[in-house]
Amino acid sequence: MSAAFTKTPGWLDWHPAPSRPRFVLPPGSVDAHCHVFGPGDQFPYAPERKYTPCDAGKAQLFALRDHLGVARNVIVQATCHGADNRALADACRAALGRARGVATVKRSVSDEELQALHAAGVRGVRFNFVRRLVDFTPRDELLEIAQRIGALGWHVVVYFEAVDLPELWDFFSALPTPVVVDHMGRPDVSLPVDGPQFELFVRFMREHANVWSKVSCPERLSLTGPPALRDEQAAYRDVVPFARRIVESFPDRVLWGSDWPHPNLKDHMPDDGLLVDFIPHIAATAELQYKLLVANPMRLYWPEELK
Ligand code: 0GY
Repeated sequence: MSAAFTKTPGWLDWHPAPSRPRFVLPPGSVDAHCHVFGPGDQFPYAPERKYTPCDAGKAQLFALRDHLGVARNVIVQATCHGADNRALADACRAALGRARGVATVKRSVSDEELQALHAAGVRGVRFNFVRRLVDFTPRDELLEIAQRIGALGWHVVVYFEAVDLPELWDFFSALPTPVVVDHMGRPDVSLPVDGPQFELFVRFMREHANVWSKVSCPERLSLTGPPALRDEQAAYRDVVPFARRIVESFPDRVLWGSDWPHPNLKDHMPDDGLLVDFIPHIAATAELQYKLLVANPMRLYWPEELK
């Protein structure tokens, strides 16, 4: 923790010694949702932030990548850095082609700044609608940003709670780029997987061929939680039917991410090795695993390597 910043009370630090996964990731696997935090003395946290994290810099991220057997990362701008993308861009550059970024920008961003972010490895922007994380951004401003970044071949990542999908539906439908939804739109997994709330999300994906979903964050969505002892059969079981349904219904539009360093967790900190072991429960065949972990993220973030 940087001396200049005090971590939000109750906030748990990332796991100090994650286990080695039992599931061997296919070669070239991408962790398509993770963050870097600071370090705050080098990359200060934003004044408008809703939480102050513990530092979690690029060196720790790359060490985790290698420990888990991940080949590449997609680093997503966390709200604690606001629209200051310096930590993100620095980490992407330092990864020497093995990381892409998803930034947060304001309407005032210049074309030169967008070009510099592109050169660093940024390929998307994130629009956040989770009320505890951000203040309201007018939709016309977001649409304008989406139109500008679409011209660069970027996409939009959206983060929202399931109860807000009806109200956001028309805005999301108007986005001119691919749209990637964080954490399956945060369903309430105590509700039935074929109940109205999750059906709406499935319908949203079915009716919009440009919409992708990250089947990430079981630790955030789960009510049953992790087992007391490390047991990949029992971990986050209540999330499995939801993620599995999305993977099997839309195998070419799903991504997986660790969400390291797991912002805002106060009840338990996941073992990242266990999160990797969760993957075969939601993508049961080698073909589904390859699409989820390699083919899909490569298409979205490194398309030039597929030519
Ligand atoms: C996540 C989830 C959360 C936080 C952020 O940018 C962020 O602060 O994304 C959350 O608190 O649910 O995807 O990391």
